[in-house]
Amino acid sequence: MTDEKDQIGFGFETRAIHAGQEPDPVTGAVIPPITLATTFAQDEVGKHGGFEYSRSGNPTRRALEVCVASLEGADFGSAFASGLAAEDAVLRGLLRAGDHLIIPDDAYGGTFRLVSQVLAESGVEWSAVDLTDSGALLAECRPSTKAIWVETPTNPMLTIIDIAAVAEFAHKNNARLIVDNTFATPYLQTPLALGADVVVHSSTKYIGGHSDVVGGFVATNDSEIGERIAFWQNAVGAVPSPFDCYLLLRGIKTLGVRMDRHCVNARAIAEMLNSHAAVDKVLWPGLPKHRGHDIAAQQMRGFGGMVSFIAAGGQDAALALAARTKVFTLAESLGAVESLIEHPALMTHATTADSPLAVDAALIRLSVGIETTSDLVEDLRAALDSVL
Ligand code: P1T
Repeated sequence: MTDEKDQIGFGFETRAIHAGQEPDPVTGAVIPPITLATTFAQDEVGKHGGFEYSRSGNPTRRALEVCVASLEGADFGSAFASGLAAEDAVLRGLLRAGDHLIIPDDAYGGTFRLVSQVLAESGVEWSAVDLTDSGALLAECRPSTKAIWVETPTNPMLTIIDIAAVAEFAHKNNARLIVDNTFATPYLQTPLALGADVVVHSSTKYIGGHSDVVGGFVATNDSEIGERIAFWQNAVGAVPSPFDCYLLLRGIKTLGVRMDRHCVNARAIAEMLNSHAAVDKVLWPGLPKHRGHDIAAQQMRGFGGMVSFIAAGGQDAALALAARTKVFTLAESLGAVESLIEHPALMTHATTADSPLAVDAALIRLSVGIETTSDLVEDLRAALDSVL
């Protein structure tokens, strides 16, 4: 579905600004109009300009789909109303009763809820595996295993999974590899180029980048999967509004510069945390001592803006400092220009309690924004000092 010129020959930032977004042929408007029409006039029955009804296809959404697909190096892209709607399309669209799915033992809590409470109801079996452990992966793989779900870096532990290695394993075992690329974004990591079959996004996060739109995306180079996802998008109908598509297109234009700045600020925060007595362990793949540092350095073009850490004083210290920052806002979600702090065990990952995906109660997750670096470092340092 992407035009050839949207894929080939241009760099990331050029595609982020232009792919799918030619000046309007009638007015010359350089930004695609927000096309609110739900229906499109036909000259004769079946003879139209490419759009019939907005659930099936909308020009603003099409511009977004071409743009994000181009950034992921994908031939097919479908936009959804949320990241979970995109995940639902991939999982329920591709898996049948009796199929087996391998998920990571560290992933977004909502993904776990979708798999364990929705997908399981339609008869799909699943197991949670430490995907950094190839022996564990081999032990869990069955003849019925049809897909492996990867997040890397993971939410919230920032674990790094070797995409190329898991892709090779999946394909040897006739399974598909799906990668949730929300934390890295296509600016820092392109899973399809590393062998993944499908890429999924919560575009609510870095792609939108401004905490003002909920969205999801699926990208693939496999025409069979691409058609199935487009069918699911139309048949189930969890589509984003034209205004949401516009907000996402607007956000994407600065994705590259935002990510560069997120990475710089995250490094400063990780280094401060690393030497603070109120911190037991820092989880950021850019630190050379991080378990996945070498793989991250190979498969990513930067280490990202998410930093997690274990508070030395346990849950009480974690909750106290989460309430005491002034520049970091205590809130769920991530990936926007403003810095956020949260307590995964009681917030974003509460749904994983008592499951293989349960998280440490002393864990704090930071979405490091693009504010002035020293303001962020000093804000967090003051909160940490206060719990010593
Ligand atoms: O919220 P939604 O747009 O539906 O996206 C779900 C989702 C999917 N994948 C990952 C890796 C995610 O982090 C999320 C949403 N996560 C949060 C809201 C959060 O605070 O972690």
